[in-house]
Amino acid sequence: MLKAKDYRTELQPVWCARCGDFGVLKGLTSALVDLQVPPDQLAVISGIGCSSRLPGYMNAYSCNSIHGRALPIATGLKVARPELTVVVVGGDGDGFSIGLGHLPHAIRRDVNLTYVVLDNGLYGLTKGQASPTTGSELKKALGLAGQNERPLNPPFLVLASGCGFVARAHAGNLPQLREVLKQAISYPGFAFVQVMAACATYQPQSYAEELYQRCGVVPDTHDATDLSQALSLAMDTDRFSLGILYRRAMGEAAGGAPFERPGAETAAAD
Ligand SMILES: Cc1ncc(C[n+]2csc(CCOP(=O)(O)OP(=O)(O)O)c2C)c(N)n1
Repeated sequence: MLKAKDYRTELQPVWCARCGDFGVLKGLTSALVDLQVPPDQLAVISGIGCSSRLPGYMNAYSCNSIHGRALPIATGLKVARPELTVVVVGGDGDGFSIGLGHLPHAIRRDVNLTYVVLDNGLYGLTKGQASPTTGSELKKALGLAGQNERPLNPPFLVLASGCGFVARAHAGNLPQLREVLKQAISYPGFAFVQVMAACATYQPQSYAEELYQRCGVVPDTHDATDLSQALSLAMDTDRFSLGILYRRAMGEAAGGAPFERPGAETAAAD
């Protein structure tokens, strides 16, 4: 019986006190305990950032790779070693700035990866610059660049790109994070999980509290197999719904529409 400590190296995290990355590390090891994935069948791949340090703390095939390139590296690994459980982790800067171009392609290829983005709404490692998910109010309050730019909406973006599993969690809500990660890792295709958290160093404590207040679990009435309901939840940027927003039924094509390969009829006739 594998325990949480079996998924950890002896390295002690160098994250700041109260950083949400601790929650993701705990949530991930707890989910792996639930699934009993053997460490020698597990790979954890990241880019660069505070959150991208996470693979170093995991007893797995770990790679703290290149800024923004975790997805292509993980894709190559999964294609070469399909028997491995491959988890990709990183920050919003890593995944939604320099690395964003890889995301829709990983989704349309539907590689069986779990992509966990620790979204603290800024670049932590390089000392607090705005990221694509930094809200306008915070940019104004902190005097950050790009104050007239609207923030990106990650769940909406991935749903619109045809992602088959889309979920959101908060780093401070361990039971919910654990369950979401368990479901995401079990999903047999590309799974996207946005983990909300504040940066303990470069955002005020009031922001962390406000963020927590804006998060709430998805309503009981939510049907996660209904793409239009998932899109409605994702479009609500006042309140962040936590839980599984969307899980495509197996065998259904992206967006619910049947996928017909061009030229398939000609090929069949040949
Ligand atoms: C090619 C390249 N460009 C820029 C950087 C500098 N850099 C390192 S981490 C980072 C952003 C980190 O922010 P995020 O991905 O949100 O992670 P966090 O530190 O907040 O967890 C940047 C711009 C780099 N290391 N490599």
